[in-house]
Amino acid sequence: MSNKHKALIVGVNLNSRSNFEESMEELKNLTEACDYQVAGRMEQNLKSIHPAFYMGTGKVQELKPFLEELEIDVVVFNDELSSMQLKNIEKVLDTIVLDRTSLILEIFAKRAKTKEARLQVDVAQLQYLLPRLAGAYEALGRQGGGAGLKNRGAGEKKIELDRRRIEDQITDLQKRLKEISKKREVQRKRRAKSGLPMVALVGYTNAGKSTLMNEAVEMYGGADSKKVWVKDMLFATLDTSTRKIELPNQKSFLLSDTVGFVSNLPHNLIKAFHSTLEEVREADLLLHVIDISNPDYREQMKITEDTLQKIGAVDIPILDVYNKADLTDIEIPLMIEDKVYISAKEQVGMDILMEAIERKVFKDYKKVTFLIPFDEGDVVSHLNKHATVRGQEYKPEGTLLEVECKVQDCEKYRKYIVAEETE
Ligand SMILES: Nc1nc2c(ncn2[C@@H]2O[C@H](COP(=O)(O)OP(=O)(O)OP(=O)(O)O)[C@@H](O)[C@H]2O)c(=O)[nH]1
Ligand SMILES: [Mg+2]
Repeated sequence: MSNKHKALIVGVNLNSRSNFEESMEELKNLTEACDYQVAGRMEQNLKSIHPAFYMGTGKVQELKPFLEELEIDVVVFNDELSSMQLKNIEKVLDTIVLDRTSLILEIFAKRAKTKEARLQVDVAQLQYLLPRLAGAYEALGRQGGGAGLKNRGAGEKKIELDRRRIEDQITDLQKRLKEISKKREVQRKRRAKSGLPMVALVGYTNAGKSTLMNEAVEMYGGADSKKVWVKDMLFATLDTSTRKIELPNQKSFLLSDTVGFVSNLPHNLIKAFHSTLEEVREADLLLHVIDISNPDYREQMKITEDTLQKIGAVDIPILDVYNKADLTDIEIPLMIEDKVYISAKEQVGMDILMEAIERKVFKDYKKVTFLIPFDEGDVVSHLNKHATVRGQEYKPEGTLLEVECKVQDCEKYRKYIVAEETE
């Protein structure tokens, strides 16, 4: 017997939208991720959302007997509810009402481990609460059974006070976040300076991004092999970690793992996670990790693509990585055009993935030969670090270096070039 709280999930199918089924399935997963047992599901086809009750008033009334019969503790709605809708529905149902946004916020709050993630979730939660304060108090008043109308004036004053307190709190949290993001900025600048290409993992939550990161680190990580956390749960990762990956031919790049996406990620949450997602926006290449074993994977791909737009990660080359292929009939490893089919968990196809990354990321690399005077030791060590050295010889005039290096470096040290590949 499970002693989890029971939830009823409710959705409005607006103009029979094509992805309604998937969104309800996702809501079910989110509800379970929040540790509720989904005991029932209710839906209504509508042409427009009811401004006061989200769904038809009659339909909300119809929910009531269900709640008793199924011993429901919480009702979860598939969209974000307005303050008024929330208030009205709570009044009718007399139970805890969550909407999609507060549900996602609650999961994030449960998962947040780092200080930055916690602050970000706090900000998003307070911002969600702010316009809904009045409703929250009325609900409390009802449960308390009766301070009621006669205290209304006092109540409103209290709401106003609390509103200001919450606003101050948000400002304060944002200030602290800014401090942290400054530090992050410094680290990022240092990385950018290193000249190593930056590759970021993106994708729907639970697609296997962190698993892929760990396998890549294990196989190609060199010294920096600290693992990230993997778990079969939605939003296991809420922060960003970056590791250096060294390919067998000595080329290196930085790989970042970050928070996964889900449909309709709350706007406030996206804003709050702005700095965490900086690595994605600044990447040279995105690896879009897709759980090909999930029947809804196409919908999930679209969600990731939409979210990338929303966070401003545009015009970055993308490599589609179809993961968990071990759970399908697809024979792996397989590579078709820009698509790679792998199993991160079983370590199948990691090599072709690395080759694909290499082709994409190092395509603006050039084969050149430098002759570098002995008093320019810094240049030699820079190239040793950031270029693939094919040959090194000492001549009377200096060091002869045959390398594949970034076009950028090529220009920077052009005066030392003695031979250059032409296209
Ligand atoms: N069968 C199979 N399972 C996998 C594979 N890759 C990852 N998994 C499993 O999928 C689950 C989720 O993996 P994670 O790596 O945590 O997924 P994620 O994309 O980082 O998820 P979030 O951080 O929540 O966004 C774990 O139970 C993994 O063991 C794979 O190639 N095959
Ligand atoms: Mg993860």
